[in-house]
Amino acid sequence: MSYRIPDELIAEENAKLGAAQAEDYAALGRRLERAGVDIEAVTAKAAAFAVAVPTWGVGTGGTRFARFPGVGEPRRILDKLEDCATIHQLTRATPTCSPHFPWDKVDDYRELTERAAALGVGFDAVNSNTFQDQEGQKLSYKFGSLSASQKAVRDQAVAHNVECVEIGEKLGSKALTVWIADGSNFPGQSNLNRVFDWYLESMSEIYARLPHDWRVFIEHKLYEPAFYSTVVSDWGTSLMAAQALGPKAYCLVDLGHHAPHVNIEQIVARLIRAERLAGFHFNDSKYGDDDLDTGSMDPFRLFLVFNELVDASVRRAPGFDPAYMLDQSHNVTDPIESLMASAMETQRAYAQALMVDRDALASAQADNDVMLAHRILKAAFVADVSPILAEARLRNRGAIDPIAVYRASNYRKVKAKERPAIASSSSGIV
Ligand code: LRH
Ligand code: MN
Repeated sequence: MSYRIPDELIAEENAKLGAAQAEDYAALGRRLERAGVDIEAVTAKAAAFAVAVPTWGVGTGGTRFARFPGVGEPRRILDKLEDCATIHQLTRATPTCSPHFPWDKVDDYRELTERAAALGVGFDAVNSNTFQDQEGQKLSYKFGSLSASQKAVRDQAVAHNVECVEIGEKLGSKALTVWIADGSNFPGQSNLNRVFDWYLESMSEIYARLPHDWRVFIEHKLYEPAFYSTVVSDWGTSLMAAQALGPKAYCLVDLGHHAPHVNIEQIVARLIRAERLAGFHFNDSKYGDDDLDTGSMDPFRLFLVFNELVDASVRRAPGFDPAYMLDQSHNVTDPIESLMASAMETQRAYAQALMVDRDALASAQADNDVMLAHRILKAAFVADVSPILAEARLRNRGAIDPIAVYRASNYRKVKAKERPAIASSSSGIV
């Protein structure tokens, strides 16, 4: 039986922090009451918040230059599920994980589903992969996949996506995320119109194979690995495709997939208005698609995104049902610690956005009282909601301080013994 962190250890560690937590929570409750905010209402919502963990994120990530694997690395999906379950056991904010195929392929998906259920985690959107050539693959994706000039290559890519849907059905998923690396490195290399036509043709074949209650998430990205043109490069292209395909097609926003300084919260507002917001791949970045820990570089931007999301839920925006997922690469930290911290930072931005006084904001905006409007929004961002997040975890039988409990458990050291190191790629994201 492989090691799981004993619930007794969580209780023990929580007992050490319990009195301080109760005091901080009560003090914050009094402060929020003065501002007309019911702390219990915010805590209840924070306790129901959920964000999915990427299975490809629990192993050490890398870049094209190198990958420096740590000890106790998860070898296959069963190990990854254990680590995903540990993240949820301590944070109580990550009840599902998002698998990636063929990286997570197994022979027996019933066993996988049963193991996941036993570990207390479920499956969110499945991710296809036509941005790499697999062992024994007949045709290469070097010059594209769903938008490739060769019909046989497009057919191969369509077949892979259909297979991902079939696997997802066995796992209980309800969505397929399609990100393609298709693009060009030289002007003239590809016809910018025809490649989009071929992409739409391929996506419509995948769309036709979606079960009635499924959605397909189109993930745009400005560049990389293509460095001149990318077929699905921005939200406009993604929205054009979603509207061309049909009501089950939505636009997924990966926070790292935009040009520097782009106003992502406004893109979110537009996609909500178009009733086509699929959801998110949360991460953070300073330059490009850095896939850094969510909230580690620009927590204010993350707050502004959640401000649009809470505003949409408060006004009951039609068709608003976003899926929240993390998508990060952990090159220098323990992936479990980074994913726990990121899940908590995403939950923090949500709790802060819940505290925005939206009536006061609306009237300040109506009066063009710029400074007051900005101060009202900023007041929610600077509020320290840590006691609310800790209380939500405590009430969900999680850890007041997940990283402290994780370290006290020696989980990684124990896994280093259970999981003999395997030869792995010396570079690349996984
Ligand atoms: C592309 C991306 C996509 C995943 C991959 C691992 O940059 O964000 O969502 O398939 O990372
Ligand atoms: Mn992504």
